Amino acid sequence: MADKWWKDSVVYQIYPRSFMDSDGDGIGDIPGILSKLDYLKRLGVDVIWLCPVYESPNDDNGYDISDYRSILSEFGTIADWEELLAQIHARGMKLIMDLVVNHSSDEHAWFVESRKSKDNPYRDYYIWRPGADGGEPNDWGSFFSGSAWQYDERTEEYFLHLFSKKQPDLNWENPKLRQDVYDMMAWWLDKGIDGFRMDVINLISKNPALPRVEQGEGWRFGGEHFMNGPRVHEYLQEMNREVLSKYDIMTVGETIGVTPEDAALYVGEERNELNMVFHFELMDVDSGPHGKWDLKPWDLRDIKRIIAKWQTGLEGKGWNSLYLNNHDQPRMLSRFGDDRTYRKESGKMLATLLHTLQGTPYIYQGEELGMTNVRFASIESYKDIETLNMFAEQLAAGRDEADIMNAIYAKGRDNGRTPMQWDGSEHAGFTTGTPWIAVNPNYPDINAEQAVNDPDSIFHYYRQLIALRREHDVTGYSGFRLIGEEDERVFAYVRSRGEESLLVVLNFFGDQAEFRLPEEIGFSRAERLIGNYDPPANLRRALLRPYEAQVYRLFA
Ligand code: ISL
Repeated sequence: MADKWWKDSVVYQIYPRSFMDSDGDGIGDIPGILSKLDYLKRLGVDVIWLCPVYESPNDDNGYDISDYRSILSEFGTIADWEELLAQIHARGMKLIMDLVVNHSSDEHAWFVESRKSKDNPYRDYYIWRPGADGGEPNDWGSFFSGSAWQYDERTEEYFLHLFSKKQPDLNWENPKLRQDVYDMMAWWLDKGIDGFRMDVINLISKNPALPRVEQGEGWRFGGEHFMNGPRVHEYLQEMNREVLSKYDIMTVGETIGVTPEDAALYVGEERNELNMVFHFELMDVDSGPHGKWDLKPWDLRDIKRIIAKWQTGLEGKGWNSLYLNNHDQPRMLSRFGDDRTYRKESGKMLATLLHTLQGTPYIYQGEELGMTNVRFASIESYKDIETLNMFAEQLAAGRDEADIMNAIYAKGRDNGRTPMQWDGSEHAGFTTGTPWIAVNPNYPDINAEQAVNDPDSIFHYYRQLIALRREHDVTGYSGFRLIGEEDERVFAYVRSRGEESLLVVLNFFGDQAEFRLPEEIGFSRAERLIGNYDPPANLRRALLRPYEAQVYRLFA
């Protein structure tokens, strides 16, 4: 497969609202990010992905954009942003921006026009339908609870919103809308950015018939009618031709409900669409039949199967993106590791997994410190629209409040949105004012100052992993073979490059676990590359310690 800079890169995701506040208003901002660039350089990341910083009424923290070409004043000015880009480039790093074009804000000028009249030139920038049988046009439910349709009195029609009612879906069937989006993308690329992360990009093409999901009561997830829709590849190839292909950039699409087969159509190197996608299969591993709030314990064998499926499914076809958390997900350490007794060990073990697979690793802010989930005593402390809507809906439906709170503790998006913990001072050094969302009370123990000063910290382990990818060309290995597929405690695999292979052994639990290297994996010499304990005496037969991770290079 082709050699590209983004394959050798490690990406760091910044959620600006929660990263660093420079002016004491309690909200992170661009000058705050500027003040921390040396920290990121020290960590060793190559690319920064900046979540939305555009003008927005903040119904969904910036994922509802009212002006794609301006910066939200809470975050700074366009001059601040230009300085950020220059300073990132001056340090040899790159910047990718979030592109949110499945929907805009209802306060965007296009929608303000669109809702005025049925013959307004912007009417067809959005998806309007008359009601059916005195109600909504169909039974689709929104990701953020309730119907995906909102009635608008002015023209007596409904508009579609897969997310909040302040996030109307854009109508990609309209070539004028598409051209406006491409012009806007080129406007940012001409400023010198290095690519885009594309929000829910596989939802942009809806089945134009907008069929009902099924007869009956209630709102349904109509995914089959808008995920990987009929024209999505046509649109992305057009976008690639008109815009992306003209720049040396990277693109990663957030794609809900894709299999490796679907993904190959988005990232296949001959297809001229995107470079990578974020899939959700791993993020659904602990969801029951009723979705993410229906908690189910994960099983390591499922995690192994999903990772193996993606590693082999895209082999020779396309590049993976590797992540275990982001601004929409709980903290990986609380979810897949141990956020108390073995915080350091399990944080390093999970990092080892992410940095030794085929693909580009994405680090979410605070992951490198081992930040954890939060448990606020009451719903009043939560800010996220998805969480608040779900809470109200499920309470009204009669679910026990304590049970709902437990679901929020496990899965709520605010787990990943509490402020970055910089030091042990008040509000973790994030702000001198009152933070927009409370800081996790564990900041006196878990913070960047502590981690940077502790040579054995998760932070320094990430630095070593990033350096290792470069020195040992970890991206140059291919293939993926599980060892002990049915082992419920240990995740082990080999990848190869010519006569040598990379062996990764991970104990996923806090108890000792036996590991045996199968006889057929022969080696004349083993070089230990990295690990979170001293290497075991005998690699053929080892008793792994709690959350032990070891990586070897084996020579045939
Ligand atoms: O994980 C999810 C499914 O319940 C949602 O939290 C999330 O909305 C979904 O992953 C899509 O995410 C993206 O689009 C949303 C925005 O709220 C998320 O922050 C964004 O990452 C709408 O723009």
